[in-house]
Amino acid sequence: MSLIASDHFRIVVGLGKSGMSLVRFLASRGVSFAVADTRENPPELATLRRDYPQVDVRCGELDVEFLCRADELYVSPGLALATPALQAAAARGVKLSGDIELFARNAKAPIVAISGSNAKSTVTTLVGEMAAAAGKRVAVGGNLGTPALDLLSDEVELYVMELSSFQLETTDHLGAEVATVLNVSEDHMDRYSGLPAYHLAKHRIFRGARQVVFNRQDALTRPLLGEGTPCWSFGLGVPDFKGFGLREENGEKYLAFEFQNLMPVRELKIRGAHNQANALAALALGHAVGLPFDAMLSALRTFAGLEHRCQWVRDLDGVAWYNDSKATNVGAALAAIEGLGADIEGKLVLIAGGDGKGADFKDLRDPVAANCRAVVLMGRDRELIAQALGDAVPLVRVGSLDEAVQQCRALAHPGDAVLLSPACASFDMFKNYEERGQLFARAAEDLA
Ligand code: N21
Repeated sequence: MSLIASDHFRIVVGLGKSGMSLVRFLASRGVSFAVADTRENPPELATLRRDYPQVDVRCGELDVEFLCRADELYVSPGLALATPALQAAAARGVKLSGDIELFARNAKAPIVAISGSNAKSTVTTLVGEMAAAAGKRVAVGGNLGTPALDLLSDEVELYVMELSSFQLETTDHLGAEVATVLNVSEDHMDRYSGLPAYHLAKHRIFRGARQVVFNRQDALTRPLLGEGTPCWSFGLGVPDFKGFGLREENGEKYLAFEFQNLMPVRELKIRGAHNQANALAALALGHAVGLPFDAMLSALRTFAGLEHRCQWVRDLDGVAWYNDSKATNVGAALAAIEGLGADIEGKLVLIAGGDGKGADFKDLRDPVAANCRAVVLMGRDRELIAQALGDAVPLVRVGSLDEAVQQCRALAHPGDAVLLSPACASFDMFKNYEERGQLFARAAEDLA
């Protein structure tokens, strides 16, 4: 007999990739649960019905009475916690949680936790490669790749987790061995009231952390901590005690730790100052969990960068084409424009635009003026970008990515580079940034 109907009953809210991982986890532990999604036809519905036909699924508008049958809701990162039905349930005592909270409660190996507005996938992948090079049984995932709960295993010796601000909002206590916020710049202003709310969500990553890593060049990455939590830092300046940075010796730049040179910067395959910062962040995180420098450096020498992250696509008539579709905010596009702009003989022809998520594009103006020959604008918020850029450079409006590629071919001179770095999400025109990047690469490759 069940005295309290809501006792030990959970609801997975949002049936995407992480929702499906929650279903597998709860089912395998014999927890009783149901599923809800605000969409009529969520992406994983067919999989759920096939593999778990007995599970109660409610699609469409959330029903507060239904939600209140649960003692805990696991809310998808795709659904705002401010959603009225979720807030109504919370007001009636239902706990709002998420897959990362459940992961943290069940993980038995140390966690390296990585957030930030940009570069988190690159740094997460790097730390994973470093740990593998050191011979560790390492599991890498979270916001990138495999959902957190699917990584759980007694065999794992180290978890390396990329975490988004949305995932952190539903995480009370992560308890990472080492945690970092790599950088903070404006993003997701359609989901947050402003930069302070976004910053607050990101800093939840430090809850229960035994060590932290911060960016010396970005004060917003510094946690508020009492005495006693070991702090490591990274940044492009000369490092001091417990710091990773750059040092110069006989005209050669080195990645360095405290007063010791580790490796010449030129041995990195990934280019640009921001990638040197990424390498230093990965070294700091790896060092914090005891990875040896020789293994970490060999991983750094091998790593050639991620797909859709300033990825070279082809050369045509002296023009190099780059896919940076992963640049879904202004900060990411700035890193690519300034990084690649400094690396080429000619100028950039930039493709930008999409779903701006309420961003202010004014920070693009000066770097675009300094580095770009022209900007090709597409997508829902192209006029907002046009307004922010003013008359800094010629602007060309297009209605499709194919048209953008054709225009870029006509605009670029030998020595130039064409760069897709939209500074926007892709959801107005594409399934996601991966699809946008693939279609761009295909269109560029198809140019005769
Ligand atoms: O790919 C792009 O172009 C943009 C990526 C961004 O702007 O940074 N990513 O907003 C991505 C994936 C983001 C946030 C969450 C997820 C997880 C889900 C997405 C939507 C899961 C569920 C939903 C929607 S759930 C529900 N009702 C872009 C819904 C749900 O509508 S991101 O940070 O019940 O995947």
